[in-house]
Amino acid sequence: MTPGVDAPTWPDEFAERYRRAGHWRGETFGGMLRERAVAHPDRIALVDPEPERRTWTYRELDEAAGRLAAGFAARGIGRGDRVVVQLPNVGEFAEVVFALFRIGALPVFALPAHRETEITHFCSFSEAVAYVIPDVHAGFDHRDLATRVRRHSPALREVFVAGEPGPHTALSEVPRDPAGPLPGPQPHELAFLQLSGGTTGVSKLIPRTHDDYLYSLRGSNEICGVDADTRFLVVLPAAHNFPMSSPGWLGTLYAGGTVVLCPKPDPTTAFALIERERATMTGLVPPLALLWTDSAARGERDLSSLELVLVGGAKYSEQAARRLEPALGCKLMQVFGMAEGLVNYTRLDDDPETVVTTQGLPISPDDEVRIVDDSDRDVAEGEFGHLLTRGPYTIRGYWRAPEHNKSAFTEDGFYRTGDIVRRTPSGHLVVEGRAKDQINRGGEKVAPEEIENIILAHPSVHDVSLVAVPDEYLGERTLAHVILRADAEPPTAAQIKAFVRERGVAAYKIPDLVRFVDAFPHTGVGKVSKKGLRSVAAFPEQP
Ligand code: J2J
Repeated sequence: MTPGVDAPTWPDEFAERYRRAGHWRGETFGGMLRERAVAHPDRIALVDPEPERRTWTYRELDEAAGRLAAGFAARGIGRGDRVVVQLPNVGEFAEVVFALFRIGALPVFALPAHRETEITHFCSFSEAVAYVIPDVHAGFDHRDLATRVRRHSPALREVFVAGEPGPHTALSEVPRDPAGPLPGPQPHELAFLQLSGGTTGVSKLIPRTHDDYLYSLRGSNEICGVDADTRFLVVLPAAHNFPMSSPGWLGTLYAGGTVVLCPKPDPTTAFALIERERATMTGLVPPLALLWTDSAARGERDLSSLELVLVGGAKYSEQAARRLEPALGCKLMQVFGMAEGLVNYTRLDDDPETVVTTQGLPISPDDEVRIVDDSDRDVAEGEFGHLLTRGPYTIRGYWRAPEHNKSAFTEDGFYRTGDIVRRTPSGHLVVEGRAKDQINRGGEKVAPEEIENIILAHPSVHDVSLVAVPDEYLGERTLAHVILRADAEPPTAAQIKAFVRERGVAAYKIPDLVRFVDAFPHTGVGKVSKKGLRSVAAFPEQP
């Protein structure tokens, strides 16, 4: 454990190897933006189209981040401090994140959908000193949420609001006069904490360094052909690892291109923006890719600027993948990645069959991939097994989670992804399934344990198990099997869902279906059999 990092990092011999190979180049995010601003100050870095179109040149973004960094520093935010950032796809997101990068404070990337339970956990677990929010987003008042979160988060000193501040501090009020150059972080230090999809009761925090993340951006840019002419449309929430780095908005800024923020992912909003802003590239989860494919057939908008659409985050069916290129008139690339590190892409010069039937190859020649059986022995080539990986941008441990790290990583530092894959003769990976206890709801990850713990607190519930059931559009939906207490007033399915909602969790985690059962199917060893529950899942929901 390196002091100040609070997580296991790469052993020296690996770090040296990655430096020698030129993967880690000693850059930082703050330095990168400054260099771009010097090299091409007047090029447009960022477009926030709504409610009225705002743009930032590279010089303007660099200056805004620098001034805000000085303002944050004047309010006591320092190197290594954690700051929970929960902003939708708005220009302030980039200003805030680069300001924190410049100080060496660590953004903790919450999603706009997160609510009281998740945010309170992020703030208290990370001992965040500040929390950055919009005022109202998608009809939800984040200022009230922040007031509630503050009560449970003693370390939280500041809430900054992009917009009308209410009882908190407006971002625009943070003093902007530079207080002299800031010391800034070192390239091997942490840049931010990303969230894990999670398999346990609470999300783990993923410590990413400047060196490792910038390498994943550079590698992604090369594979996807991102350059100064790229106009990347950020459709998914900007805080998620996929639209951030694969190649995403950070990759686009690294290459000197233009980032266009899309406020909503629906085809009506997004297609109008593609037409108006001449977007060339974007990244989508499979359900959105389906929706876009169907809507494009109507031909109402000019999508001819689009060159490449990346699809990933969950399994993209071959049938759906075949329809994308003809419908959108651009190239498809599949991406299989994870916030912990490893990202695989199909390649621009792969044959069309490979693009629709595989999830691609790792970014780096130094990504080590093992496919193993339940006893960690390599399976025969072409067989499927558990994917283990280590490499120049894959973490060696979660942040402040020594116990969990013992099972999530092998002794020699491979991350246990929990994914079941096989490798084709060309080396491409195909995702066959999942061994981890996680539900992938169209790319949004749900940890059953987290939701089970909430439902267990219901006074009428004796026991509960949350499983995935197939869904045509999302790939998977959630189904809660509930055993009621014999003596209790039986609730309805709707009441169980309302109970979860009232506890304050992201809406995508509320069970889609609730079924009341007398007992769970058990495996031979007496554990609840999730497979057994799935196989009985075809029965209709009870009222
Ligand atoms: C099947 N499962 C997939 C795919 C991810 C790029 C793209 C996605 C993510 C992401 C990301 C999949 N087919 N194409 O961070 O940079 C499932 C796997 C994986 C988990 C990681 C990126 N692409 N998955 O989805 O951290 O189970 O990252 O382990 O949210 O999503 O989830 P997450």
